[in-house]
Amino acid sequence: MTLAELVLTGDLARPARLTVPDLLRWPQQRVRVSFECATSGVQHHAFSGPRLYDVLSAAGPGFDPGRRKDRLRFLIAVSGADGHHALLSWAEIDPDFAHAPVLLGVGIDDTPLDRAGPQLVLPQDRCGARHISGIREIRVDGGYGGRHPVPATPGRASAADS
Ligand SMILES: Nc1nc2c(c(=O)[nH]1)N[C@H]1C(S)=C(S)[C@@H](COP(=O)(O)O)O[C@H]1N2
Ligand SMILES: [Mo]
Repeated sequence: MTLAELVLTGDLARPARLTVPDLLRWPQQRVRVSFECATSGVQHHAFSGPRLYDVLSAAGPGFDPGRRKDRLRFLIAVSGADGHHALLSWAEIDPDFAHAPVLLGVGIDDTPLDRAGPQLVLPQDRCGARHISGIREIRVDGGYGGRHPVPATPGRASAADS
């Protein structure tokens, strides 16, 4: 059987390639979710899997763990095999902030996701769109890929003028 691989990348001390069997090494949670899809209506599913926070913390995100404010600039970019892509903030899943119980689902309705790859599970979302299936990459980013200076807009006061 071909196992799907998920790449953890970005500002991480320990980037990793993980399969569903790898993700079974973390403590597993089970959750029932209902979400509404704009095109197919309400869906109900039972997901199991580790907490996204546990898996990403083990990869060593590049902030100072003792300084809570340092974590606030980190984003989590999740993309599926088909290019569907959504962002979370680190603070959204961090127990010191919003502490959302987001899972990396490795089973849906008692069917393992070994071949399809994990699915993002967000019990707090009313809409289904962020429940990205077939996750291939999760990028943790505290620097947004470099600094892009904002060009001065003619006719408007710049910060230096005000
Ligand atoms: N990879 C991927 N995941 C995705 C989507 C997608 O297009 N690609 N659609 C999202 C949307 S809009 C919904 S409502 C849920 C459930 O969609 P499904 O009914 O196609 O399973 O999956 C989400 N996850
Ligand atoms: Mo949807």
